Amino acid sequence: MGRKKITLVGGGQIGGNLALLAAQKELGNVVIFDIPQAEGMVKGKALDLMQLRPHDGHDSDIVGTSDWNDVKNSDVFIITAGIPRKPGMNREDLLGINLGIMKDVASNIKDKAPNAFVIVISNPLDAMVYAFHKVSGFPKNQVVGMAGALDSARFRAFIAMETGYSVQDVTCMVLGGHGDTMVPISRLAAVGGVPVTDLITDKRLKEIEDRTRVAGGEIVKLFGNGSAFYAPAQSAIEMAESYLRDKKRVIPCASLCEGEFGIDGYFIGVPTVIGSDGVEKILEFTLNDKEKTELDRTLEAVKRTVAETGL
Ligand code: A3D
Repeated sequence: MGRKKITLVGGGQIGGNLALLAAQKELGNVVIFDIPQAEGMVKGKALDLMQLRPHDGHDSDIVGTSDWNDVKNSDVFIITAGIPRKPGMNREDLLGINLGIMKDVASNIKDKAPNAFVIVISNPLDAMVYAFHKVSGFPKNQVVGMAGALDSARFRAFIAMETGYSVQDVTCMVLGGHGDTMVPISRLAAVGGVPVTDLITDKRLKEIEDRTRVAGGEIVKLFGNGSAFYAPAQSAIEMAESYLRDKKRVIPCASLCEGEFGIDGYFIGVPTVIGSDGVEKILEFTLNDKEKTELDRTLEAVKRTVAETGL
């Protein structure tokens, strides 16, 4: 059996870090795909990463390209293609442009690698993963959005920062859409199995939840130009690794719900088992009334962005 092939569609900030992590974890050979205007940039990144290999001692091949023929038979795609919001551009303008890009990417992936597992990162995430699924016609187990993995990692990081205990021992999940209506499930968050509700006051926990909801924006504001890329890349790589190594990790992902949590026909953040069949299962659990209300609210927000796609 040869090496697996991982294609990164979009070789910008997240794409470059995805390439680094995929190679260092030896997930397989890596293709960094971007538009012709960015071909030099992705070829350069690929060459730079090839020259890092002697230090790491791994043998993955990394190439940059703008030719869709080079992505043929990829096992995994991670899509970050899109443009960021520019001054004067409203959300609808951004959605319109990124939707056009996603439609193009989806039809090319369908043509070149119809059996691949696809992880969407491009924003607005809830609409983009929905659009990819609609346009490609891929089965629901082959398509997933990365958001909850990152939002939960942020929540975990903040809990570790607050308590001073190892982030390794912090478990928690953030469900719902990837926006400020996301739902951190504090009731089930724990440090080494000890409920955080016994470790952190209600008031502080509420502040940590609020910070989690706007954590992406906090970084955007600091950068002044561009959005987070290290943690988003690592979050998607964990999902890809669980698929390629059949780890069956349980990760909050934007998965297509068909009745789970009372949601039907939408991709939304829910605890998802990822293994060699892709999205293998959504793990349902009983929500309390407050969580139910919050999930209803985030679903309405997801429905609104999806409606804007007209798909
Ligand atoms: P950036 O560095 O701008 O990279 C995007 C890349 O996409 C650029 O290199 C573009 O040239 C490329 N691109 C544009 N059109 C196409 C196309 N048709 N085919 C292939 N490539 C194309 O952005 P980034 O890497 O910082 O972020 C990428 C996306 O991820 C953005 O939409 C962000 O908003 C989004 N993002 C999502 C999260 C989530 O948690 C969901 C977190 C952070 C960023």
